[in-house]
Amino acid sequence: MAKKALITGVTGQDGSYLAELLLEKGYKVYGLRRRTSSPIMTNIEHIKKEIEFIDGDLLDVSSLINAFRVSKPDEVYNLAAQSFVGSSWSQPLLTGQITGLGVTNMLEALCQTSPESKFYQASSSEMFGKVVEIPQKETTPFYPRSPYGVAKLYAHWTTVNHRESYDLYACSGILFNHESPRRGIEFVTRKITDAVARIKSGVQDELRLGNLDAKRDWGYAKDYVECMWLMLQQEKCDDYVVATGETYSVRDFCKIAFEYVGLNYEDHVVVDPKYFRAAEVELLIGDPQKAASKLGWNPRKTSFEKLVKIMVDSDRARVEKEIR
Ligand code: NDP
Ligand code: GDR
Repeated sequence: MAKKALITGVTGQDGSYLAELLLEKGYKVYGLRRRTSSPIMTNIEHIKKEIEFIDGDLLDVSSLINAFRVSKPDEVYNLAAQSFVGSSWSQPLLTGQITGLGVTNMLEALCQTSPESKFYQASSSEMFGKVVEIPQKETTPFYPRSPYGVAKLYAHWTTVNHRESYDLYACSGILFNHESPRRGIEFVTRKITDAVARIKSGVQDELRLGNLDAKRDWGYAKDYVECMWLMLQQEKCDDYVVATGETYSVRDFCKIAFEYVGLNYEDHVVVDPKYFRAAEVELLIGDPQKAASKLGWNPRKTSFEKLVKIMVDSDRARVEKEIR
């Protein structure tokens, strides 16, 4: 019989790649979807007929109980969140409710309806925040620097606590930044590749950014969802750092993306303090050794340069179509 998976956040970047992966593997995929006045399903348009959608919201525990009852999942991937760090200062309570307490809602609903389901929580390198140790690994102490990071840390410990209290198969993937052509436009990588495409096509001239010196360990989302799946295929559940082990600055990203289309980023990028954060995470670099050795996951499948090019190519094709 086909395995059944319930994905929250199925319309997002990771949810869409994970749904594709699980469908390829023959899973029956259920997607939790919240009601919106104008439904946008860009990321899953091509597979939406293969997904069974269930209406629900992480803020509404009764809808989650219903989702578990309807789907009876073997595996649950909790990817839903208010995921934009920048907005977590302007909407700190909502971020805490969805990204933090929403995970308690998920775990309580799971305990009541299907405690034998395997549960994956989308934890984040933002929990490391301020540099305490380089590279950051599973044992590195946490020091979040945003309301988002604080909410993710609560969610992370809630997952650990439910595992230890109720003997659940509940684990966290501590994922470092991962990007793709499906990344939301407000995140810096997509903002850059979209601008590169527009500037190259002559419909935009400048790109306004914040801190160009922030460093991130950037991987490819398509590779990272494979690791999420691997984490739920183990005999014993555990938490893993998922990263490439390399770090680059926002400036490096700009340089490669502009150079790829024959432009110089210095002619177009303007630093605008409007995009500075109240508290910044200056440097993230993860140690993927545990995921590589225990799960057999390849952290270097897609190089940084290749990732930048995939994103620029995709935005150029889209922008060309839009302006034609
Ligand atoms: P996205 O922002 O692309 O997707 C977030 C998803 O959550 C969307 O489907 C959104 O639905 C859904 N959602 C938001 N609020 C609710 C709610 N109240 N109830 C139900 N669904 C909701 O994020 P990513 O795909 O990039 O990330 C997936 C997860 O991994 C997130 O939890 C994120 O915080 C975490 N993460 C991401 C990393 C990254 O680099 N991408 C790194 C580490 C962790 P809608 O379409 O309706 O808005
Ligand atoms: P991040 O991603 O906060 O790391 O969270 P984001 O792309 O928003 O920022 C990365 C770095 O770039 C700097 N920056 C800018 N950022 C944005 N968005 N816009 C700008 O104009 C800009 N200029 C400079 C930021 O200051 C920051 O240092 C992502 C999300 O996916 C989280 O959900 C996830 O948990 C973490 O990655 C790991």
